[in-house]
Amino acid sequence: MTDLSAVKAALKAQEIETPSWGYGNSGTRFKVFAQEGVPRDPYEKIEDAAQVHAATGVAPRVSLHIPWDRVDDFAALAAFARERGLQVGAVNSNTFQDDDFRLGSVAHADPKVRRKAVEHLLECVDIMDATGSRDLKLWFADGTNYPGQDDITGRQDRLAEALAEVYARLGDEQRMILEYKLFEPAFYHTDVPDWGTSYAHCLKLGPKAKVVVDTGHHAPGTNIEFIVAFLLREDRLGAFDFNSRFYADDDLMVGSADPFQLFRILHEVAKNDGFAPGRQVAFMLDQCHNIEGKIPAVIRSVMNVQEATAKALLVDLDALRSAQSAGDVLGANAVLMDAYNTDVRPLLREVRQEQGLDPDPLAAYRATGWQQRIVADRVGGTQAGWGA
Ligand SMILES: [Mn+2]
Repeated sequence: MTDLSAVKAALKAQEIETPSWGYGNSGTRFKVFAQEGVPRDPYEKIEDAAQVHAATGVAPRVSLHIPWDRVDDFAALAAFARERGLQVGAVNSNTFQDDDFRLGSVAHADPKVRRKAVEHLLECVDIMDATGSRDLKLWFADGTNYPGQDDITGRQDRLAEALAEVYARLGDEQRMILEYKLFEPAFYHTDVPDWGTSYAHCLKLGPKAKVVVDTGHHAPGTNIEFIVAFLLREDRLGAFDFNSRFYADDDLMVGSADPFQLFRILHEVAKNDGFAPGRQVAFMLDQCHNIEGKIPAVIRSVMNVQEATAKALLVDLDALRSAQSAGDVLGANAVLMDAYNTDVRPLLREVRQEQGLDPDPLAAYRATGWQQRIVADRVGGTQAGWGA
């Protein structure tokens, strides 16, 4: 039998990091839709993130994205976050929105462009120093569109060289977490297309380099939970970027397209002790709420992660292991499915009440009147969104 008090304790201790860009305007490559009350600067994004934490109790960190969240005084921004019960999470670099990066950034053939990219990454580490952030999160849009366009091996060499320089700049408590993506914006090859490439670079760099698994960055049908289990076994799982997809990198709310997959992933996390704080796995959202309201969408995503986590924690591991060692195929599968098919919403309501929270985070948020307030107050200025 599963120890319910341990499950509750784990749910209360869970921490889900929300992205600053999840509060700004977003869309697809066809249209970025504007919404009323959207933040106009990083401070207002942090205020919105604080609302999510207040409603859910499990979202105490917000990731920044540079240059979208550039401010004059990052220490002041971190203090502003702390006053609202938040810490600055990962600092996300951006080497994909400058004309110089048309043919890549750290893997570009031109050393001047590579220098510019590396300087940006080093600046991100300075921002980590100023804000107390632990993680430098790297995703590179680098790649090629056509066979023969550039030398694949040469690009790996340049990438490795850039990563090594930035790695050497990290402080003792800081980490580099390297995200991979199968395709897009490059359509022939990308320079970090899969977990194996990221893992190989991380291994060479050292123990402070770990892999980021963005759930939307795989070929259809990829067994993501296998990747998670493997990386946890090797102690190289740095973080998740949670989101959902039906087709490619759809960036929908996590748990919306395939809640069973999210459960299977979190089952591997639970089974391999990935929720233990010492494992330092960051559970981050990376999604783009392109038609729905920002703050309620982030709250919903946090709740979806909580529900899948609760189900994963309810898996009776003793029963599972005995069925597995007895070769009881149906029995083992039934143990997993029993947990998945449990309605954990009453348990989560109870957990929230024990934490002094409203059992319904979305109702709690609506009751604050925050939405009406920001729609009324945030008039004028430029709404934050991609590139803003
Ligand atoms: Mn991502």
